[in-house]
Amino acid sequence: MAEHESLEYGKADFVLLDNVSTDEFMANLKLRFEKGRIYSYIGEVVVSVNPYRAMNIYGRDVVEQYKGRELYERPPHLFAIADAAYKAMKRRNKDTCIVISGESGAGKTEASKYIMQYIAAITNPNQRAEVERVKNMLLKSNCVLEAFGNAKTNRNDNSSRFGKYMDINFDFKGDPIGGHISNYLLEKSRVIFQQEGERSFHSYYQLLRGAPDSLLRSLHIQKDPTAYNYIKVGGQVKSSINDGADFKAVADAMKVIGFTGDEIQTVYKILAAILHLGNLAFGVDGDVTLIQSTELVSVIRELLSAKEEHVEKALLYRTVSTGRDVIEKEHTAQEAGYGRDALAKAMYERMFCWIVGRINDIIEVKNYDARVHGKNTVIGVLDIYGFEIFQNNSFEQFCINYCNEKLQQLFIQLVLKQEQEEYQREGIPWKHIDYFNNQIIVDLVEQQHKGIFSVLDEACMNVGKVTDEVFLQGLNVKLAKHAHYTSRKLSPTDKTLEFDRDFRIRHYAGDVVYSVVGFIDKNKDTLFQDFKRLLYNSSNPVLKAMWPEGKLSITEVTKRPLTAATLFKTSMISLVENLACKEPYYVRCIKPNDVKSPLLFEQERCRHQVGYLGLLENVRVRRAGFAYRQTYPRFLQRYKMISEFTWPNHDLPSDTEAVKRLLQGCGFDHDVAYGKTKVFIRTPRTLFSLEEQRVDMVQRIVLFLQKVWRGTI
Ligand code: AOV
Ligand code: MG
Repeated sequence: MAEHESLEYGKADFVLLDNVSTDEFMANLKLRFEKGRIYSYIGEVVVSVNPYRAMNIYGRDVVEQYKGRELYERPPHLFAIADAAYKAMKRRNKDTCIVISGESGAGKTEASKYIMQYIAAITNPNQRAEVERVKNMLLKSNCVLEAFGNAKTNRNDNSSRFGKYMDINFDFKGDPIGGHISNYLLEKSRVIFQQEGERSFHSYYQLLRGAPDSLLRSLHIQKDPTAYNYIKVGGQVKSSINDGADFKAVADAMKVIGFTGDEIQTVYKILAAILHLGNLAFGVDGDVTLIQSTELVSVIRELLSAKEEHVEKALLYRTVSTGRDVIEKEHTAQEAGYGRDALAKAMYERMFCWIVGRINDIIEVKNYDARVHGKNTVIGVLDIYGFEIFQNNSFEQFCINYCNEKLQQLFIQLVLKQEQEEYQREGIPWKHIDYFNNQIIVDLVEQQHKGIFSVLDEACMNVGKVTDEVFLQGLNVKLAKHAHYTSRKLSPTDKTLEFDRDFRIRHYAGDVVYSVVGFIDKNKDTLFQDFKRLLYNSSNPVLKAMWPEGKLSITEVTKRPLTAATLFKTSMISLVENLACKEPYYVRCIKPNDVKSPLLFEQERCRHQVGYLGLLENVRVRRAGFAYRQTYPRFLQRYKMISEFTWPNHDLPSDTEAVKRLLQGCGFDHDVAYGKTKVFIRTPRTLFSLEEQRVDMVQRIVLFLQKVWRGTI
């Protein structure tokens, strides 16, 4: 139980509720939110409610209060969970991870930043310069990645449009020595199109509003975002974001991280080239496709350091290999427009991945010899795009929501399922606690042959007509009877399915209607080889380096590239495997309302989230369960010195008996259960007390041995 908090703020740990019911849970959550207590616990899980206002709870003084303390010694806080993950890593030499989940706008990204700040603040007490450098890089990388990977959506003004998992590596002293960022599927369709009320990535508005005039002139860019087709919608959106100031902050951060002047300039040139590309129109003259705004081609050529005729050719023709011959096929105006948009999206995405790669080059662990210094350990922090439902949901929302299903499944596996299975295996009396297992939805998406991704890949490989409708037909055939899938064809009277192209998934977090329009294109993610060659042949070495595959001529490109769905699915499966082999800590974020108000706790909205996050089930398992468990021999090895029955060796028939005797002797028998192979301790306080006694005893033994050694005994 978290101490030092008066009950007027409600129960700090939901495990302490008098009755575990949704009503009591909600009443406690609401009371705490209204009293400004945005964090609570369910055992070691942090429940966080977005306060939508600046809170004075992240300063140095607060850091000091949490540093090195046990979880239940202080009021609930992100810092406590960060400290717990850090301590576990340091004490037990274990890799840990902090998984932050919750829907879009619930506060995941903010939480991940506070966690990183905390870790930075408590490490490196000796102020080693190299460690300071690494810490600074890790913190600065956030601002750069947010500029290029976040955007204003209708749910969140600073919405993560990519998934981010950051490993922080620590040396044997527990100081950060490097890190690695993995990024997942950037929502690149945003480069060319935004829904009403939304913006493109922050980077564009920062450039337009913050860059000095001379820079804008050299990029042939004007300040008004509405002058550019690709960001026009977002250019009209009012937002609280200070793009001008952010431009400078990002440029400074890039410099500090170690991006060269040429690299930063290239990034600006790519942004500008994309904006110009968006204004490029195609027309027809007889059978011939023409570029209508030829002056823009010169500008794009200049920005990409390419040859003018190469730019024009790549936009109007594609090279095709017929097996024996290589021919140049002219685009129709529509194909040319498609190619232009694909180029814009690909350039942005490639630049983003390149930025992540450059940051990784700089922060990766260097000069660390595990044979000399011992194993380096890791804390991973996962901040991914949250579950989202928009007016119009497409392939990107589908991937994002699938990703959230995967994380929910991991939570179920680790917190609800394995836990209960272990009690049963160990023969501990246990009444099963029911929960909704979303594995059925994960399978619906990712299962071989029958899953939605497989049906999509199959549709993309069709010879002959490859259309979104063919894909939808495939879904309707394969999933006609699935409880979590339906479509307009299968449920013609259902009013939420407005159009023939709609299908609906019953996700763990709610129903989402997706439109199939664009699924095939986005999944195939075709970029003509001519564009890759164009960029590879740029005389700008930074740009060239982003496009190594442009080296191949058309006859050398034989392999069909993996589809976006396959790549995403593979990356999600490996992400989950990576998290599952670490000791997990959870932050479950809740969004209190849809209007970003610090005052409003929308009861139904919150109740829904508490429901799908499985928080009540979490409380039930936790309440009936045990905070700590260990096999008998290992438990004995650690604590045998605190009991006369077990120190230095016991003469009892088994380790199990010895552990029983030890715990009875300490008066903790009421708080433990004895399984077949493990002892289970219910409350952390008991464990804490055992630890204290152990430390005390070890000190006494050391003193005793010193005296023996000196001959004073
Ligand atoms: P998200 O990461 O969960 O959404 P954010 O972390 O970006 O959500 O939070 C959204 C907004 O809520 C922030 O920009 C802040 O204005 C506010 N906010 C969140 N947490 C806090 C806090 N602890 N203190 C003060 N304000 C906060 V998404 O990335 O869209 O899934 O994809
Ligand atoms: Mg976010």
